[in-house]
Amino acid sequence: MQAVSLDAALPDGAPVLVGAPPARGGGSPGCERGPAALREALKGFSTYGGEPEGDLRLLGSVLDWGDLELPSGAAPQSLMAIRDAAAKLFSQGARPICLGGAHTVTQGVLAGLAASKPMQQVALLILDAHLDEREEEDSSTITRGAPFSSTLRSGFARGSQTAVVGLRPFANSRMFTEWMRESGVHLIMVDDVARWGAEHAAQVVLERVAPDGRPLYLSIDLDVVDPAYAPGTGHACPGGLSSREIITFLSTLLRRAELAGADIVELAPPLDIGERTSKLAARLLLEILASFTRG
Ligand SMILES: [Mn+2]
Repeated sequence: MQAVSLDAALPDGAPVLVGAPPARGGGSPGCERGPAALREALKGFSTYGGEPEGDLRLLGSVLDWGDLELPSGAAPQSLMAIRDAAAKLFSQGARPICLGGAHTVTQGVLAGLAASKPMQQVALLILDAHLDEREEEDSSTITRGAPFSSTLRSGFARGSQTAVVGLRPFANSRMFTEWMRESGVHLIMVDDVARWGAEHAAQVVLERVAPDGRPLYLSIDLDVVDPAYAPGTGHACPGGLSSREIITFLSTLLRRAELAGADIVELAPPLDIGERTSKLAARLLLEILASFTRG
């Protein structure tokens, strides 16, 4: 990976890694160590995906902006810092791949996209066991997660261009689920993915959120994966996708969709077992990076 500075000129459309570890006390316990663990796990992989166009060396080098220094305590200040960094990357034509950190980073990155490219139309695809808002929202505070509701409320992304995939039963409130459904958000339960198969599920989701081929913003909360495969996450929830299913889902999706940006969040290394979650997160990141080699 090649480190890039804040003011470097970036190749147009290049994916750029940016870590967003929350300051102590922000986000789920341990997730401040997520970006470092993911980068470390990346070193264990080769750059070659098994097909001529899936060779990461075609990217030249993977650009890494390093970690943002997020302020401690107040979540709104952290979000603003993420928004400003993302806006800077987007306005330089780069595509941020944000490593979390808490799931709130999605909200910051999307705010940065909206600020730098207000006319850009994107579809939102979130892989998550949760709708990330189990309690009634208090509008004066920013709760854990909640990137979609605030984004939907901002009017930047329409419900019909948004999907949440991998949702678990008994993990979300009825009120919020119904609100999301009424907003037109496509809610895909983990059982749907199991029934349809991961490949077909990816095709269905893409047809629903981006029938016009608009770029996709992809957010992966690692708790979408079953704790057997990904125990190192703050809100692990049984009955999730297998490693195989999420890789198949992603590779199918990314062969058909253009990415505007992405994030991989909620990696909590202290809860991990044998680095299996870090390694899976790195593997998913490689799948994302490989999609940029296919042009
Ligand atoms: Mn979650």
